[in-house]
Amino acid sequence: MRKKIIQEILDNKSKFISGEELSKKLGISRTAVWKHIKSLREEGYNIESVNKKGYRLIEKPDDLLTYDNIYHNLHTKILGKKIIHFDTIDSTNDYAKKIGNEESEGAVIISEEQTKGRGRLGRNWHSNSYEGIWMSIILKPNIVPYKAPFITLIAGASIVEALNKLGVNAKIKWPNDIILNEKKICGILTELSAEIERINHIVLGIGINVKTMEFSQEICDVATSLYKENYIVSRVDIVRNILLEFESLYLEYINNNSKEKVLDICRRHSAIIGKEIYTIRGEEKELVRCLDINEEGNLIIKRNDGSIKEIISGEISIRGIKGY
Ligand code: BTX
Repeated sequence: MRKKIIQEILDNKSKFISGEELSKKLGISRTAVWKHIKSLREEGYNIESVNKKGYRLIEKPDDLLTYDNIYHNLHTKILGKKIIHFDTIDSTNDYAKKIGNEESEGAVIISEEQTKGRGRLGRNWHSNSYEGIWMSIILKPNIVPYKAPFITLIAGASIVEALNKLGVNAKIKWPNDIILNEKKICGILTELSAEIERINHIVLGIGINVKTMEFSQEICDVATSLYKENYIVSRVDIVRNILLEFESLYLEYINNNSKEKVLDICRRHSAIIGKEIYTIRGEEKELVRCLDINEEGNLIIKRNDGSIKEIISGEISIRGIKGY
């Protein structure tokens, strides 16, 4: 309903539209119109109201994650040509999975809030209203399914690259977390729908904490946000930069099987290479040294007995000694 009201007000350009006209057009009471206007103002829409004239829009908030805000002057070939924007949804990944087969590649599902945001292995992802970027990208790469996990690394590389270009010194905790000042600001959840030799679609879910100042007790020791770390960056700029960076790295991988740039970014901005980390498998926890990421995108570690081991993403959990 709020979208319809915005549309009516936008259609009216700089002219006033009365509460009565809005209530007739939209089939709701004048009190309901007033309540919607009130919450639109809370979202940042500057709506003027004048007695006996009605309402008119003075200024749109430019930080809402809508198609209009994001796509304007975005020079991508496939990503973000379609952006489906919600005020609230259970999970953008769940929605993307439902429509994944019908939608074309590059469609982006984005919501201002998630009520059932998901992390990996059934974990929760806190996704407060207007405080972050909760989005999923539908991909349909013509590659064999075993090559899909590398797409998580492409996403990580494009997120740190985008953030660093915006002045944020973010780092990658291989394979799917982005870290800022030793706490987590972003998680990536890649989900695959495939047959043995063919990918139907991939849903790439990205959650970034932007404006959150208070985290629940459960995660306050491990989570942070850009605002909390004093980086005041527009959500729209972050999304646009990620789509741009991701598309170029993704197309190089899909079309030319080229991984160099991604690996270079993952190494340069790694939060763990050269450091001690814990590897965790069930109850087993082992302190190892993280040496490198190899050409396949797998992690190379050195154990206490001096032996060198390669870890494939998803095979084992890793944790930095500082807790993230
Ligand atoms: P993960 O399993 O690596 O991380 C989940 C863990 O991170 C949780 O168990 C909790 O400890 C911690 N956590 C939960 N919420 C937050 C938060 N907001 N900030 C920092 N730490 C947190 C990471 O999974 C993958 C997350 C993907 C989220 C996106 S949002 C858009 C899309 N839709 C959806 O449902 N999920 C993805």
